[in-house]
Amino acid sequence: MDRIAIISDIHGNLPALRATLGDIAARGITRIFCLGDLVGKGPHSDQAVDICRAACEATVRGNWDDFILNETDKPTLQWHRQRLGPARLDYLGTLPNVLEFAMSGKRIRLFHASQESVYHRVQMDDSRDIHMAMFTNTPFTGDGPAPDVVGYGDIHSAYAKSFRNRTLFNAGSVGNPLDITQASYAILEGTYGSSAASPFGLQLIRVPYDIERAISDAAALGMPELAAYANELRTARYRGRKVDVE
Ligand SMILES: [Mn+2]
Repeated sequence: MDRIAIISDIHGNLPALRATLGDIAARGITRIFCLGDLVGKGPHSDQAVDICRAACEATVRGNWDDFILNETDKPTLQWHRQRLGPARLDYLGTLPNVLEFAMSGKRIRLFHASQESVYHRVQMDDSRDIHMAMFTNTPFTGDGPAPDVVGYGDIHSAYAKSFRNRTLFNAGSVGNPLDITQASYAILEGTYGSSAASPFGLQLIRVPYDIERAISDAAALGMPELAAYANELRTARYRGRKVDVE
């Protein structure tokens, strides 16, 4: 039985990344795929890129990894770009849209946000039609075989649902979770690379980490928008939230 760890949305949070990679290693899992958004929001975009590049077998591009490539007059984005430097920005520019492979007879497709683009967001409580569309081919995904399992990140909220012989899951966020104040990742279990049906499993894992250390790291570096970042890490509530529905 093979196991693959799926991490996403690290956003420069080193205490969360280290805790997550530690948990993955403690389980004896060596194959890690990353669903993007390594950078921005948190203070250590540079080290997040370096560590993920070394630890992950493959990585797709997230929305932050995409717009951070552009020169900007916004001070917050300038700060994160400066910490990354040109070589890491070049690396982010090489990341693919999707990862596809077979596991236990299922076709797996992984991307950051949706089948449309890194910017097209699909929430856990969106309609069944919107969730069904996640399994279709588009100019963004290319013309690979139709997937049976789709995994993504972007919304920073982990979930899994099965319907109409398909499974859709979100790995949640390692470094900026907006559902539970613990780092999130997924494990796929089965026979990697096999197109023959065999037992297949999906697990969503939560990893506690030192949130106050993550915040003090950001404060020590004078990171912009610190208060909003600290509040998100401590409460798992998105800063852009318009209406409190809870
Ligand atoms: Mn993100």
